[in-house]
Amino acid sequence: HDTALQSHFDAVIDADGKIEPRDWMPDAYRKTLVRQISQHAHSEIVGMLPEGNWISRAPSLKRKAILVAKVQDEGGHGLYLYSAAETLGTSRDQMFDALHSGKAKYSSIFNYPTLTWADVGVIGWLVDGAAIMNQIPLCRCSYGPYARAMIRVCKEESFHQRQGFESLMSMMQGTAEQKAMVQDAVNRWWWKCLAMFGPPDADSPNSVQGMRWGIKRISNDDLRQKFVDATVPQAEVLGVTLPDPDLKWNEARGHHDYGHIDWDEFWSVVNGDGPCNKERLATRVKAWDDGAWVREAALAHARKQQERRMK
Ligand code: FAQ
Repeated sequence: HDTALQSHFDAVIDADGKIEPRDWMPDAYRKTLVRQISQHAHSEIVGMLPEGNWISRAPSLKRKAILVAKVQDEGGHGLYLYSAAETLGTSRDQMFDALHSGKAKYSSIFNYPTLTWADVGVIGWLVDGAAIMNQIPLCRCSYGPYARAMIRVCKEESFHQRQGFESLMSMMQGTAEQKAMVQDAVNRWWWKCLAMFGPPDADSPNSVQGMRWGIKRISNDDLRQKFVDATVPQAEVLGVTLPDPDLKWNEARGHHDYGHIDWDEFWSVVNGDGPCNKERLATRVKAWDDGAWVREAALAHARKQQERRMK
């Protein structure tokens, strides 16, 4: 029986079809998806913190309204992604527990501090830019609920990327201090954004199976290269320098060459030792604890409603 189910699953994958929650799937496929989707959800939720930090200090009403909308979008992305993971049989409580106990991963990028207002623009331009590059192929992921969630997420990320670029563009037309602030933020974020795509293909244990299952469509290194190639001309338009002396066009490859990424730093951040890991986790745990009364009240209300209906 299981072999028939397995061959049906393989046939759907080979035909580039979609697997839906009601369909049989191998345990390892389910586990990989729960791992990736829940990590992705946690990244959106923790990703609200670095920029959220600047809502009360935005330089104008317009910038504040944009930033509030963006941070709320990230919260929404987290919620659809938790729902997508729930269709695989993992409860939201289990996922929150994994995040709050430090067992679950979330993107390394959110463990760095946002030191100036220019960081908010650079996060939009580069962090959301990298996120879109990674998420566009996920719209074609073999698992239906994840692929469908990604369509709306990508549209919203595209607004996030543009608002970041536009904010930096206006700072680059400002004073010498504003221009220096943008350049400093680009210098601090550039290499961290390249690491967001994950380890080099040769050191990426989940890639081969992820590609075989149609979860991953483009490899970590290929996405990183696409991101570099897309960003270089944008940096020229902005008038900033990307902090890599080895960054140059390679005519033979038809791509930009770039320098060495510090993978030791990446792994130390992934393993909990980045500049803000403890602070980010503590903030999430506090928000969860402080919200306990809301959850309890909602449950009590639901119970009362149910009792009334039973009478
Ligand atoms: N940070 O074998 P691989 C956003 C882990 S965008 C931390 O290559 P895989 C939007 C990886 O989990 C950011 N850990 O793994 C936003 C694995 O460990 P595990 C979120 C990382 O899964 C913008 C190990 O290293 N986007 O939030 C990272 O095939 C602005 C080996 O790696 C997504 O999550 C990293 N950067 O490929 C919000 C997209 N990279 O799980 C607010 C969905 C790798 O075995 C503001 N995820 N690791 O213990 C993916 O596409 C994939 O999971 C990859 C990793 C590409 C991230």
